[in-house]
Amino acid sequence: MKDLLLYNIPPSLCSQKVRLALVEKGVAFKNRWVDIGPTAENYQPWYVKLNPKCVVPTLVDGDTVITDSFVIMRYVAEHFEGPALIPTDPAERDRMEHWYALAESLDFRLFTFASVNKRMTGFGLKMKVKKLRAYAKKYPQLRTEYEAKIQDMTGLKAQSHDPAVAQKQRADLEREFDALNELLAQQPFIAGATYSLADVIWTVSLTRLSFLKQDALIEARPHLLAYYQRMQARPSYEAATLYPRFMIGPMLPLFARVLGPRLLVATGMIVGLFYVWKMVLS
Ligand SMILES: N[C@@H](CCC(=O)N[C@@H](CS)C(=O)NCC(=O)O)C(=O)O
Repeated sequence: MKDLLLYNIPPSLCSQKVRLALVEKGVAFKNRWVDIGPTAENYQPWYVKLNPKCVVPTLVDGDTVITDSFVIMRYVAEHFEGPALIPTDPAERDRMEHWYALAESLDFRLFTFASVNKRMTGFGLKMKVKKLRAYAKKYPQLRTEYEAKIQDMTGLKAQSHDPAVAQKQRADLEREFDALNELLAQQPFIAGATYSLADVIWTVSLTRLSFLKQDALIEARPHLLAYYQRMQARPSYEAATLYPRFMIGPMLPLFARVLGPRLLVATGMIVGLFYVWKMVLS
């Protein structure tokens, strides 16, 4: 059987969830890093044909292409041999589904954007919309996809700059964390006695809070904190390259591929200009 191919990028929240699910399931896969930053590979036509929403992650299993992290995690749990990430005990399964759906309803993108510099995110989103408009013109066969993405980005920009939205996000999260803290006082995992997809999602969500320097939200809840520490101690945490802080190492191959050629041209131009300048002066 051919290895699965996961189009993703190291720090992305949704990518981390899928990587962790694959590692916990014990399924071999290859990463294909996709730049969602300066070169926006996720907007290039080849990628939009794979993932019409223009986002990472995308999982390719032979001829099957699966998009959306929540769908992919379920696919991983249901299609491969390995530990059952969906509990068989009905009560545990219900609990897993409850916390799975809750994570799906919390828009962590907004939480992320609300926690970082507004000017920077505003500029980044503006550049993305500009690029999408140019692509929509250049590739009319994908105009519907690009226009939907422009709408998504424009909505995100408006919402991420709205203090009322940020306040509600935080209040929702605090409420869920209180409930999780109570639950984890009684059992080792979110579903109960066994590790499940709910633990995959919430481990990554807690990791994102560390990344955003919001650990206080976790530290204020002792059972949640102890749970987070247990999840971090699992071998899968490192194997899936989770991102509690920015790490340059995993990004280097991507930087080298997408920025390397540009750096080479820029260096060539600087050296060339230096010699022209020297000739003019001599
Ligand atoms: N619902 C999707 C959301 C995916 C998503 O928003 N991915 C982000 C990274 S976590 C992305 O690709 N952002 C780039 C962009 O929107 O331009 C999923 O769960 O897979």
